[in-house]
Amino acid sequence: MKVSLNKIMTKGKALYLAYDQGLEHGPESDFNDKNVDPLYILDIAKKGKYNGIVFHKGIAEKYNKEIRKSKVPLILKLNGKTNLVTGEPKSAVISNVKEAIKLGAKAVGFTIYIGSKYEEEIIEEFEGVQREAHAKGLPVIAWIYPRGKKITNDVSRENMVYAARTGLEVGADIAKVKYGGNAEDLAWAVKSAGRCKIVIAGGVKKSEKEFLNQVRDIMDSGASGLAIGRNIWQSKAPLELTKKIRKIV
Ligand code: FBP
Repeated sequence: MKVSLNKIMTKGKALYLAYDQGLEHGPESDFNDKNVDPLYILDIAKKGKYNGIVFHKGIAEKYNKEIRKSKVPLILKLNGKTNLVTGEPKSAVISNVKEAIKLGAKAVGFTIYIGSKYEEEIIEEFEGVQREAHAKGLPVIAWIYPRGKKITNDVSRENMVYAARTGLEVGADIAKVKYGGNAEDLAWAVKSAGRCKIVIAGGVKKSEKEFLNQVRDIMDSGASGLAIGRNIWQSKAPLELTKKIRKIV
């Protein structure tokens, strides 16, 4: 079944604000006094006219009234993990499609670690999520990150392209992959993903100039947009930066 991406894209392009780092990285490494507050992030998403905001279940529940009022499309991330565990990665499932719909989500997100010892289980879990989401007309965004003992460079050409193609093969509508910095490699990844759209993660905070140059390369490579967090909400001027990024996208 083909689901509509109209609620989370504008003319085939998208800018998403990611805020799952509280669980994925922990507050100490990523947050300050301001951006520790989900309402500060929601305000950026609203004023910056983001195509979606990514929250885990707890924030989506506890701030639901404000999320709905903001009209920013909620992308509920259904699994997650802390960075306290070392070794082969696997995210715990913390919510499901039914809950996502109840919370007003316009799409669901799910992390797949290809190359992990647990890859088989992860892809099988994804299968259930994808099937149920599509039955309900909900788009699925897969965070696809090559990880595990065998992966020495998660953003090598080979791994980035493999992540992108995995998105198409497993039935994601959008695959979020990391960009290694080579535009030609990314163009090949976008091509490999076929009708599965590619959005790029932001990574650690960079200078504005460096980040905007990267955004230009990303969009020139044919990607559909970005799903970024730290580079925006760690910025001193998130809305001005958003405007510049939006113009490129
Ligand atoms: P950033 O733009 O802050 O890098 O966020 C993108 C993202 O995919 C988040 O959604 C996620 O929490 C994080 O990166 C995971 O990154 P990693 O697994 O490398 O720590």
